[in-house]
Amino acid sequence: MATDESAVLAASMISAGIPDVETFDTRAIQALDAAHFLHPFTDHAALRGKGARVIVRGQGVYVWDSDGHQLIDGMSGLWCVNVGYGRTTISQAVYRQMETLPFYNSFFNTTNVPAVQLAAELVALAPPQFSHVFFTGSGSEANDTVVRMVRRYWDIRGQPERQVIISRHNAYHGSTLAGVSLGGMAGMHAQGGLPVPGIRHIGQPNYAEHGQGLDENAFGLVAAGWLEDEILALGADKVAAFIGEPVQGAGGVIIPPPTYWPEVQRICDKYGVLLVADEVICGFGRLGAWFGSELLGMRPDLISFAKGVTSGYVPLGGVLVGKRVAYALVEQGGDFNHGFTYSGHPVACAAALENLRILRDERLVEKVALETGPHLKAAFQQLATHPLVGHAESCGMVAGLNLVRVKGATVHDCVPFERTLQVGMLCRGHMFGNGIIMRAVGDRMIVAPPLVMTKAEIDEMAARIWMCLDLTLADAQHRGWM
Ligand code: PXG
Repeated sequence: MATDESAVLAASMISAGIPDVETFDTRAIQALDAAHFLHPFTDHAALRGKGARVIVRGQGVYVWDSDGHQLIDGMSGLWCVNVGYGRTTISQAVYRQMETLPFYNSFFNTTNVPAVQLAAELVALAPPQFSHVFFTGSGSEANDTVVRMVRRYWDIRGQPERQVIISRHNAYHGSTLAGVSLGGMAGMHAQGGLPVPGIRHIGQPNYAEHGQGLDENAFGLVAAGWLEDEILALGADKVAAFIGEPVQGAGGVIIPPPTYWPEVQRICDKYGVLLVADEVICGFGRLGAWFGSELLGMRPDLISFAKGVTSGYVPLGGVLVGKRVAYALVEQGGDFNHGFTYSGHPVACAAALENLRILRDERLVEKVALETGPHLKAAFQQLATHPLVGHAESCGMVAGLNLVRVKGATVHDCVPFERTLQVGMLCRGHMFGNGIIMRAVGDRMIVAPPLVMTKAEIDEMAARIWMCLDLTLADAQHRGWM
């Protein structure tokens, strides 16, 4: 489309105000989108043929597209809309803050009231070893901050040679240079000569993939042992920190065996290595605790967070800093030459304060632990009986199931589909077509619904998933894949 044409179309859409769901011109928006909008992680040539799905409205656990279709948002936007859509009190808090002070920086000995209040509130919610917060604009920036902070910590402590940060294959820690490098996604490393030096990766505690011949708890100890092997190979005096998501999210909802994190903690303590929990997904109630690390037996020195801190209403991230790192930075280190224009953005912090109030007053974290999380688990156990499903796992309000060609008695007896068939994408298509948003990570289908999802809504979601599994099974059989 010519630029003039786009401008006229854009202007007419704007002058019409925010239209009703029915009045969107989907094709026109898709054409403008294809002409100008570079999306994250997208094959644009392929997208242009199909046209992007246009999401226009959200309420509770539902979103609507520009053709008026209602979808259950099984992914909370992107693992973040924890309190659900349409929370007027968050919009009001944001509006009030914008009217009062839309922005001021927190450099040059300056602060603002919502950022101070939020820092104090986050420290009060966090495990007792935490005393400070560094604010960023996203989870990726939070993990960049982690890299700079742990290296700075060891400088201050007189051990500047402790530079290496150990992470895990298939981890996701963001898309900035440090985030991608910490992450363990081969496809991301292949673009742009990454990872940056000083970052190493070990295996992930994925029982289904690597635990053949072991029971789960024995495998957890083996997988934690890979960390000790790597520390010894590098020399403990070279290792600054180990970083991990309590439960791996984008990697496919990989829930580690119960023995894994306590053993990792023991190893970090033994060699004086800092432990960093990336709680960008797991934080703020997702697993049924304020922080997933508390639940899984980690005692981290740093916690990176984002997403659920504002339920995604406004971008905000940060790093919670434990006392031993905070003491070095605050009492011994002088200037830490690091920061972002939007560190402690007053509007984002106001949104977070209201979001935390909702989580607390509606007891959403307790509900996930005691009511909705167990209900989701039962629903996924039921889905695991479907002939197309090999196994299913859940923790709080995240869950995943594996599509398999042949079901087996245990996770290790299932026969997967050929990877190139992309059965997960086929299944995801049926899900979207039938009013449910799920993520496909290879052949693993995952959900992370809003924490406000009721038991009845979980049942509705599970029923739609079952129906789409039936459709996928019939489709796969029709294509001769099984
Ligand atoms: N850490 C973790 C654990 C994440 O899940 C980030 C850091 C980066 O956060 P920002 O705010 O910079 O995006 C994330 C983000 C997916 C998917 O495909 C997951 C994320 C982002 C994009 C896609 O599931 N998580």
